[in-house]
Amino acid sequence: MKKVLIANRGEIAVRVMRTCREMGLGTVAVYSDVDRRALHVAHADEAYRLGPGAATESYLRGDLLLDVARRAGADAIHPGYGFLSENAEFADACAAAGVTFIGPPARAMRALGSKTKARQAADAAAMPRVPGSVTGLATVEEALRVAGEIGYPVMLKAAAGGGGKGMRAVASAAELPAAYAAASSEAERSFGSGEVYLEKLIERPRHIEIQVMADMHGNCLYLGERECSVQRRHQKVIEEAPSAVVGDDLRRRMGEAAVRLALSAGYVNAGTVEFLVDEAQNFYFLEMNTRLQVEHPVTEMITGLDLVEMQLRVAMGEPLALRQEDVRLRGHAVECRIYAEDPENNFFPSPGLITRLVQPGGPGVREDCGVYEGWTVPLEYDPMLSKLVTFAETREAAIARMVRALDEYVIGGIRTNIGLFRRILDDEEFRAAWIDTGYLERLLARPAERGDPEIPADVVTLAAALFASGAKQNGADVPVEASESRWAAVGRREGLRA
Ligand code: MV4
Repeated sequence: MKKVLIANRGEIAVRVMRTCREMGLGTVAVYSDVDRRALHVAHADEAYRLGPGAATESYLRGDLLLDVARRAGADAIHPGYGFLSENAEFADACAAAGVTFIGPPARAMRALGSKTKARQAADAAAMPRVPGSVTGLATVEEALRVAGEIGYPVMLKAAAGGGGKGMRAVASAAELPAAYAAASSEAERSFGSGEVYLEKLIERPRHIEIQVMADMHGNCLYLGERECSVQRRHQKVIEEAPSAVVGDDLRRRMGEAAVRLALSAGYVNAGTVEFLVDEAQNFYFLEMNTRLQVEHPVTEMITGLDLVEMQLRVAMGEPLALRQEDVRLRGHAVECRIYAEDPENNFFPSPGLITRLVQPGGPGVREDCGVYEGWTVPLEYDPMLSKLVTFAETREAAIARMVRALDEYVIGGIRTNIGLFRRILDDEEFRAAWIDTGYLERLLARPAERGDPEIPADVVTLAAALFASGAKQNGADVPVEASESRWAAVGRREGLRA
């Protein structure tokens, strides 16, 4: 393998290119018209235009990607995450074109990518699964029978769904017929298949996932777990490794189950097995992600491994350099996904020109960033700007370090969710690790306390002074320096000192 085409954009493309360069591999970037000046293009040895801004005309066009691979003489393609990273047809097309796909074989993707097939594979691998139906429920009578067997409450799920879409909790038999009809029609509309199945509802679950890495010689490792319960609308917001509630025994049992599943499906390369963990520390297989995930850095920080390097070496046919007993977990890592979205406006994307960018650094801080000062965040793609990761010997220290790093972070010209992290990291439930998948929803439902760290005290004072002075309420006409808030800007105009 001499040259890798990175079929992605943003922070993950930059991140993959960094490891490629360290390994002496050539890097080929691809870009859409809106990404012509993107950071990942600057990082590559060579760059090729795919097409217009829309992902369906560029990053999702497997034919254009393979055409670039041919023209550039790339012998491998790294898909990153999202886009075509879990597209079995694209993996097949790469193989047919003689280009190495840095990921699992299409057959393994197909076996584990569909939820019902994955659940059947889980049964074959003796993976603990949530009690319920393995295949779709053909009629509401069958749904009532299965629900009666496992007991209420139950969770109705779309077989072709994912990410929580088309899920419905049902508390009693009386509600099931209506819920079944609604779930099935929503699934039909959203995923083209109305097939639904049902499971025992797990109350207040944690979302804990195991990183696996398998080579082409039948070796498969688990590399610890990641705690991903801090989510909003099934979008992960903060991830950490290790999980505060997973001890050595649970980690080993979940890891060995994940490895059994991967090996049973002929899996190769990086993968993640997702589990629900209940308050009694029972774990239940949810689904498998057949790609490198956004949150892989927290695993890299506590294992000291470079997962992209391992992916590339596995794809070159090398056997894994480690045995399971060589895997050592040390310290604690936390990741915050920095998004261009406006928490004051329902977290809607907030694209636009980044007029100021001051990035955190220092001991134990890693920032995988996909943007730069002067870059215009496009609205065509996911608005994630970067991932801020901190590492320290303990969870408390890693959290303190994250608070310090977020304090250093200045992104001007667009709205970001940085303030949201301050709220979470200061919250006593989060600091006590009392988190389950409903945690963030509960936090956001609470009014921001008076001393809310999101509004620094000096700004509150200034606001009160402005109000008292009868100054214009919103100061909308005042130009705001990137490094200050609107209140400070209005205060500056009024000649007030904070
Ligand atoms: C569940 C569940 C409770 N009981 N299944 C949400 C997305 C999909 N990955 C599975 N999900 C859930 N499945 C049973 N039987 C609760 C959730 C769930 C959830 C899971 C992981 C992360 C965030 C979540 C948020 C709400 C619900």
